[in-house]
Amino acid sequence: MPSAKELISYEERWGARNYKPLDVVLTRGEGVWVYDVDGKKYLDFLAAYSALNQGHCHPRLVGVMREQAARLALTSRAFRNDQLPLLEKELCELVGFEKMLPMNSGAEAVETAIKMVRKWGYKVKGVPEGLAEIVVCEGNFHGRTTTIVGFSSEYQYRDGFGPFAPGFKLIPYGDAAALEAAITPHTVAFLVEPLQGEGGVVVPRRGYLGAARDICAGRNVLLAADEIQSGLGRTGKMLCYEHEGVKPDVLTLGKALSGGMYPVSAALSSTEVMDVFKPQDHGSTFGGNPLGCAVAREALKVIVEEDLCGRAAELGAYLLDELDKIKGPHVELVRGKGLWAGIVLKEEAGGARRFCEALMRLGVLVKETHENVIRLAPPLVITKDEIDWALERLAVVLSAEVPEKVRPRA
Ligand code: IF1
Repeated sequence: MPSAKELISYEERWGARNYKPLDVVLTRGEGVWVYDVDGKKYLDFLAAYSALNQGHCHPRLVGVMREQAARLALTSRAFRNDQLPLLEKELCELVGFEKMLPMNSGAEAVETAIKMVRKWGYKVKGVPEGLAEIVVCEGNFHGRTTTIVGFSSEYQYRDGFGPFAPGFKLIPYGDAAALEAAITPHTVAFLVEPLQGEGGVVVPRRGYLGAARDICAGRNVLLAADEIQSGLGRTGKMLCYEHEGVKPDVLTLGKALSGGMYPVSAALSSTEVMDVFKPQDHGSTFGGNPLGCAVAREALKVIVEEDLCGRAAELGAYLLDELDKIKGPHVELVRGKGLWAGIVLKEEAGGARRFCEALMRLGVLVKETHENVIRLAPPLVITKDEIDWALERLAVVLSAEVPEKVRPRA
């Protein structure tokens, strides 16, 4: 077996350079714990950006994966399979939507939502052909396709990838008045993350989503919530928008929909909106495959039966409280909801990366977002003791004058 060093050099030599991962080479995971190729153990406090809400290699998901993989993995949508109908029914009933359309990656679910709201705009609302507008927010993250990065406000996500699709209008996040002002007779939807993850775990002001809901309803505009990262328990509710007591017209899910076992995503809506899709309008070779559907069905049952929403609410409140107590010389502020926190560092802290690297040496895996935010999002199956284990190490690193000097005790 090649060493960690050799594996990293292969990646440098043969792999595209579109990431700058921490230099930890993982080979095994179980629950909240992962192990590198040298057998060192780490607490995963990122959970694959919330795809691993159910933890690594959940035994129920491994079981279903094995069983379904040996039985039937793929049919394409040319034929029916016996898992997709059950996922459609179970997911729609769980989150209270009439219809769902299965895809694989989150970006594909968002693309599906974009096609859906545009077609609704033309066929139902009566927007003149080619003029549909979608309002989106500054600091958004909805995926990496050319259409989606075309409306990113992050220069790097767009740089070199144009020309881009027209029809998107950027407004400040958390500003309901800006939404009201941006809507025209051609506006078909407002696409928004109820909590911005990539934006730096940005929690909008209370009442923002409710105001957006009312504005959209009043102007015949669809409210589309991207809960690919915020959904399925992360914030302490099944869907983050439940905190605000609103329901969107369109919902996108991904990541934890399969517990990180297999790429499964979905776009959901009312029958009226979903019915704009006719046969051959849209699809995917792998979307709705029986393997993914079987895993997703089980992943949803795990969220419900292990009360991952309740755990996230309770343990998340504890985590945020304790983080506030640590603070230390480098921390500007801590924000978040449920088991999802952003530790915003001061300008002079020298960037979040050095703190993430120090935490890695102590056995806690986290990742920076933007320059100065440490993002925490452990699997929701984490225990209070495991959170305390991480907090001890966070306290050491955040109190250190120079994080580079932090070394594990022998
Ligand atoms: C990467 C970020 C997080 C998402 C929302 C759609 C997607 C995502 C709200 C697309 C994906 C991922 C992508 C992943 C890292 C991660 C991320 F830093 F890039 F922005 F979590 F914050 N909507 N987010 O958060 O889903 O197509 O990737 O399945 O490395 O790009 P996808």
